[in-house]
Parts: sequence; C-alpha cells; structure tokens
Amino acid sequence: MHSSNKFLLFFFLSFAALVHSEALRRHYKFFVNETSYTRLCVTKDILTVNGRFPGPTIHAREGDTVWVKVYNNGSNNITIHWHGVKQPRNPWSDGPEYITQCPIQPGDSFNYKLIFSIEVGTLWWHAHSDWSRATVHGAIVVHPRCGTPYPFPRPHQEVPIIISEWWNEDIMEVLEEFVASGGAPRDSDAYTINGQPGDLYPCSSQDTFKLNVTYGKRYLLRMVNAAMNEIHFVAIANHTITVVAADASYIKPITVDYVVIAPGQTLDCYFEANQVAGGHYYIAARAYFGTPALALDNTTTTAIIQYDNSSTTPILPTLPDYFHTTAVYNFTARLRSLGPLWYPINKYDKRIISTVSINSFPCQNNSCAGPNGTRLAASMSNISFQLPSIDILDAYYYHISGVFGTNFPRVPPFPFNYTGSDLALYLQTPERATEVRLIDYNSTVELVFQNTNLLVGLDHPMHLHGYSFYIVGFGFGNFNESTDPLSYNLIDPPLRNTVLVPRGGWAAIRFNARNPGVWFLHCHLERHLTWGMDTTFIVKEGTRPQDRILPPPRHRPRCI
Ligand SMILES: *[C@@H]1O[C@H](CO)[C@@H](O)[C@H](O)[C@H]1NC(C)=O
Ligand SMILES: *[C@@H]1O[C@H](CO)[C@@H](O)[C@H](O)[C@H]1NC(C)=O
Ligand SMILES: *[C@@H]1O[C@H](CO)[C@@H](O)[C@H](O)[C@H]1NC(C)=O
Ligand SMILES: *[C@@H]1O[C@H](CO)[C@@H](O)[C@H](O)[C@H]1NC(C)=O
Ligand SMILES: *[C@@H]1O[C@H](CO)[C@@H](O)[C@H](O)[C@H]1NC(C)=O
Ligand SMILES: *[C@@H]1O[C@H](CO)[C@@H](O)[C@H](O)[C@H]1NC(C)=O
Ligand SMILES: *[C@@H]1O[C@H](CO)[C@@H](O)[C@H](O)[C@H]1NC(C)=O
Ligand SMILES: *[C@@H]1O[C@H](CO)[C@@H](O)[C@H](O)[C@H]1NC(C)=O
Ligand SMILES: *[C@@H]1O[C@H](CO)[C@@H](O)[C@H](O)[C@H]1NC(C)=O
Ligand SMILES: *[C@@H]1O[C@H](CO)[C@@H](O)[C@H](O)[C@H]1NC(C)=O
Ligand SMILES: *[C@@H]1O[C@H](CO)[C@@H](O)[C@H](O)[C@H]1NC(C)=O
Ligand SMILES: *[C@@H]1O[C@H](CO)[C@@H](O)[C@H](O)[C@H]1NC(C)=O
Ligand SMILES: [Cu+2]
Repeated sequence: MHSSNKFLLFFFLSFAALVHSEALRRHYKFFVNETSYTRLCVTKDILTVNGRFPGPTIHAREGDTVWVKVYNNGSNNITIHWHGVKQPRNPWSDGPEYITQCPIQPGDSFNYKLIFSIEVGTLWWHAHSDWSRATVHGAIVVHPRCGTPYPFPRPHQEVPIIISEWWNEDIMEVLEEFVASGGAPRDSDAYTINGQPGDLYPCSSQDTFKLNVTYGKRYLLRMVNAAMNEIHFVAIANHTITVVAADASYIKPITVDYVVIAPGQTLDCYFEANQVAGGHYYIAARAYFGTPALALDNTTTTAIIQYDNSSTTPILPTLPDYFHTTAVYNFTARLRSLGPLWYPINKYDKRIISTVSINSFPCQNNSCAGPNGTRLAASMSNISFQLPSIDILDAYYYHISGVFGTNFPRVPPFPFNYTGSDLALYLQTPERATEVRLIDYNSTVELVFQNTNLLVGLDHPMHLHGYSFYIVGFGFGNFNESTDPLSYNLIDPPLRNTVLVPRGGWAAIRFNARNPGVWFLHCHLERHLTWGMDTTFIVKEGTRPQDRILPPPRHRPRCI
C-alpha cells in the first residue's frame, strides 16, 4: 500500500474508533424530573430523564460494566430497571421497587451498576415503580465485542424505534383512578413512536418521527415495545422487514410483512430502501387485543420513511386485525436462535407449572367497577402477589423475617379445566399473599405458564428478571405433561427475557439457574402487574465464592 494511503487509512480508522468510543461511555447521569410536553394539543408535565421523552439511549459493548447515577429531582418515588440486562450476581441494581430495592425518594440518588454479559443487540431501561414507566424509558444498545461484526449485512444507519403509550391525563391520576375503581384502567389517547403519535392523530403532523432514506441502503431498526398495556403489530408500507435479533440475542434471520412485539420485548430488524420510485411510506403500529371482550385503545401510531428525492402522501401498510391470534403465533413460531445454545437444556431438574389468570375479589356492596360489582385482580398459581414494604432482597440477605413466604407452589394448587369454557365462579377468587419460590443454584428449571380462561382469556407477556431463557414450546389448550414436551424445540429455541403466553394456551421455558439473587417474575402488561400477576424467584447461592451474590453497594435507598 502507498504510504500516504496507509496514513489516510490509519487516520480514518482512528477517527472511526474515536466516534464509536465516544458513544460508549462507562458513566451516565440520569436526572429524573417533571418536564412540560405537548401531545395531541394537550400540554402537561410528565416525568422524564434529563428532560427527554423517550429518555437517553445507553450505549455499551458486550461484557461491559456501566454505571448510571440516578438523581431523583422529581416529586415521586422512583426506581429504574435495566430490562434484559442479566446482572450476574448483582440483584442490587436490578431495580423493581420492593423486590430488590426501596425507591429513590425525592432529593435522593442511587448509582446503578449495570453488568452486561452475553447480551448483544437492543435492550431498554424503564422505571419500575408505580406507573412511571409510561414516560420514563429509553433504549439500551449493546454493540458486539470489538472486532466482531454483525452476523448480518452491515446497515447504513441504526435507529431506535420505541413504541409507547400516551394519556392526556396525568399518569398518576390514571393509576389512582384505576386502583380506586376496581375496574379496568381508562384507555390511552395515543400510541407513540419515538415520543410522537404521528399524523393520524390531531396536532401531530409537524412532529411525526421521520427517517430519511437513500435508495439502495439498509436501515437497522432497534425496536422496543415500551407501551403499558398492549401487544403491537408493526409493519412498513411496501417494505419487508428482516428480523435478526430478539431480546438482545441473535436469531436466524426471517423476512416478514409484519412483526409482533409485546411490552418488554425488543426486536432488531432491518429493511432495504428498495423502492425505485422513491416516495414516503408509513411505519405503522397498532394493538393486538386477542378478544373483542376488551375495548382498548385501537388507534394507529405512525412514523415516516422518506426517500430523499421525492415528496408524496405516505402509504399505509396493511396490519393484521386486532383479534388475529394466528398472526401473532405464526410470527413467534418462526423465531429460532442463530448460534449454538449457551448451556445444555435437553434435560431439566425441576418442572414448575404456574397458571396465569385474570381474577376478581368480592367488593363491599358490589360497588367496584369489575364484573358484577367485583374488584378485578390477577394471579399466578392462584396467588395475587402483594408487594411488601421492605424489599425482598434485603429481607432475604439480612434474614429479616415476616416480609415474604416461600410457598409459591410448584404446581397449581387445584387443577381444573384451565382453558375450558363456563368455569365455576368460585375459581375466580385468588389468595392475596407475598410468596416466592426458592430455586437451587445451577439447577435447570423448566417453567410452564398455563393460561386460564377465568373471566377473560388474554395473552400475557411474562418477563423474568436476571435471566434469559429458552422458549422450548408453546401451544393451545391445557399443557399435557406427557405429550407436549415431545414437540419441544431443543435444537434452536429463541433465547428471550419475555415470553408471550397464548390466550387459551401455554408456553414452556428452560433456564439454568446460575445467577444467584432475587428475581422478579411478572406479566409485562402494566395493569396485570398492578393486579398481582407476579411472583419472585430466589435463586440460592452456590458454595464457591464466585457463585455468591456480590456484596451490597454502600449507599442504597432506605425503606423508611
Ligand atoms: C428538568 O431537567 C431538565 C434536564 O435535566 C432541565 O433542563 C429542566 O430545567 C428541569 N426542570 C425542572 C422543572 O427542574
Ligand atoms: C438533583 O438532585 C440532586 C440530589 O439528588 C441535587 O444534588 C441536584 O442539585 C439536583 N439538581 C437539580 C437541577 O435540582
Ligand atoms: C430529511 O429530509 C427532509 C426533506 O428533504 C429535510 O427537510 C430534513 O432536514 C431531513 N432530515 C434529516 C434529519 O436529515
Ligand atoms: C405499495 O403497495 C401497494 C399494495 O400494497 C401497491 O398498490 C402500490 O403500488 C405500492 N406502491 C409503490 C410505490 O410501490
Ligand atoms: C429517485 O432516485 C432513484 C435512484 O437514484 C431513481 O431511480 C428514481 O427515478 C428517483 N425518483 C424520482 C421520483 O426522482
Ligand atoms: C375504535 O373503537 C371505537 C369505539 O371505541 C370505534 O368507534 C371505532 O370504529 C374503532 N376503530 C377501529 C379502527 O376499529
Ligand atoms: C399460519 O401458519 C400456517 C401454517 O404455517 C398457515 O397455514 C396459515 O395460513 C398462517 N396464518 C397466517 C395468518 O399467516
Ligand atoms: C354499603 O352499604 C351499607 C348499607 O347499605 C352502607 O351503610 C355502607 O356505607 C355501604 N358501603 C360502601 C363502601 O358503599
Ligand atoms: C355475574 O353474575 C351472574 C349471575 O350470578 C353470573 O352468571 C356471571 O357469571 C357473573 N359474572 C362474573 C364475571 O362474575
Ligand atoms: C375443557 O374444556 C374444553 C372447552 O370447553 C373442552 O373442549 C374439553 O373437553 C374440556 N376438557 C376436559 C378434560 O374436560
Ligand atoms: C453446574 O452443573 C453442571 C451439571 O450438573 C456441572 O457440570 C457444573 O460444574 C455446575 N457448575 C457450577 C458452577 O456449579
Ligand atoms: C416512598 O418510599 C418510601 C420508602 O419506601 C415510602 O415510605 C413512601 O410511602 C413512598 N411514598 C409514596 C408516595 O409511595
Ligand atoms: Cu398479563
């Protein structure tokens, strides 16, 4: 090579490295406060990080450790969860309030330590206290290790696409009204893409999120569903989408007309700007409800892809119908992990079966807004989980008794025809308790979620903290312990942190319990989380020092 070329190449590479490493910081500062925003012609204060909605993107590299100091400059308690970051041995920084920490109170701060391990791709962070995550959330981009390319063609540009949900009322009022009434929460007024509803809503055309594209280039969309209560279909008019990763784990690429993304999930996908005629095209997202029994927000949020040499009215893509369950599970069935499995899952040590149900409690004078005047609830294995007032991690670590019990059952306490119609009314009422399940260190767990048709059968995105798990199977009807495992995929199941459990069906996951700690397990639909479709797994410590929970950070928020 000619020496001046060499010099130029060296200069170029150093410059590229500089640009990249600047994005990869080890320390971030998050200032949480109320900031004024206008959407749908309504101006109100929303809780934000650094004044931004959605909040700032965190960039990290595979295996990094990153610190985020969160200052609470607002007027509500807050905690932040790093969704999908496994935090090996470090439950202290996981974030769910009253599970691994007490909230950061106004005027206080907490320095979270994020330990990345095998995650690569897109994750996200969000508030994990009351309903603050409606506006307190942002993307986490985990870049591959230095010198490791993507296992797919290099994109020209990478863009976060964060779907979320907007209420014209204050979110704390929505939550209070919801809890007080005993019924369903009021519907949101819009969905948003990167904080903007899009031009199908009033007062929104100016600010619609737009992505300029050049013919012949490839664009990587780092998609997050941060919506509170709805699973979404997403499509791009006249462009197919190639999905390459799910929940920060590579999959065998699939090319599809639409994607399905549940709250808590992420998808890395690219599209080719291949329209010779140029033009403007909508990226559109709207909800999947599963059943007409729910009247949820049925609006459509949009962003626009615009080719640089044209201006036309954007074209809308076709999205599957609100009730199209087959369209959802056709998509999820196609996700297969790309590489070899991280650990063997052909055998398991313990199978846990848990029902996931919508329930109701009796209400004084039948005055609640649930069916027949009852109070709506939700449960796992018939236990509607109650948050304690001291976090479970502290209670466990410091042996404080009376905070939680260890009787979360291995199988549902009484069997019934879970997916039957006309279920007996008495089955509707769960127990209220704070019961966890203890898991042996390094055991391989199979966890089967059995959906039920109590009150209304709905799809539930179940999220486990501290782990990614292999989704080995799912199906419709009641899980059959002798026949259903025969059709498991033990070859290339997807590795995810949130699994969609079909309405009227079941889903089975396997994971190796090698991350000791206190890990929340819950439905990622916020209303179901509030109603108690939650539990906690305590994975015991191993015997060697490197198999134990890290020592607690010195300064932590107090529970008083
Ligand atoms: C909230 O924080 C943002 C960014 O940190 C700052 O610009 C703004 O002034 C703050 N607002 C209030 C009301 O303190
Ligand atoms: C934010 O809160 C921290 C303490 O948590 C305080 O030191 C800082 O001055 C506050 N910043 C603003 C802008 O209020
Ligand atoms: C995108 O293209 C439009 C029209 O050509 C232009 O006005 C706008 O500034 C561009 N936006 C960006 C971010 O480059
Ligand atoms: C986009 O797709 C629609 C059908 O879905 C077709 O009618 C239209 O011609 C396409 N437009 C362009 C610009 O390719
Ligand atoms: C836009 O650019 C493409 C590629 O250069 C070209 O083929 C196409 O004719 C252009 N379209 C318009 C409307 O100018
Ligand atoms: C959305 O729901 C409203 C009733 O709440 C109904 O009037 C409207 O037709 C629905 N829109 C769509 C696109 O289904
Ligand atoms: C789902 O997949 C099945 C079999 O692979 C196919 O017959 C069916 O048409 C698909 N349905 C949809 C809505 O894509
Ligand atoms: C329930 O009804 C009784 C008698 O009708 C009444 O005294 C009481 O205030 C009612 N309670 C509520 C919560 O409405
Ligand atoms: C409401 O009460 C009626 C009459 O007792 C009963 O048939 C129905 O199943 C009840 N619905 C619910 C959701 O409890
Ligand atoms: C469970 O309920 C379904 C739907 O009502 C019915 O088809 C099935 O036969 C029932 N199974 C058993 C074992 O009763
Ligand atoms: C975990 O269990 C496997 C299989 O029983 C064993 O080979 C391995 O050494 C164990 N690892 C640890 C860290 O205990
Ligand atoms: C904030 O957190 C503290 C500590 O857990 C708690 O005592 C207080 O009730 C919380 N405040 C609100 C409004 O929830
Ligand atoms: Cu749910």
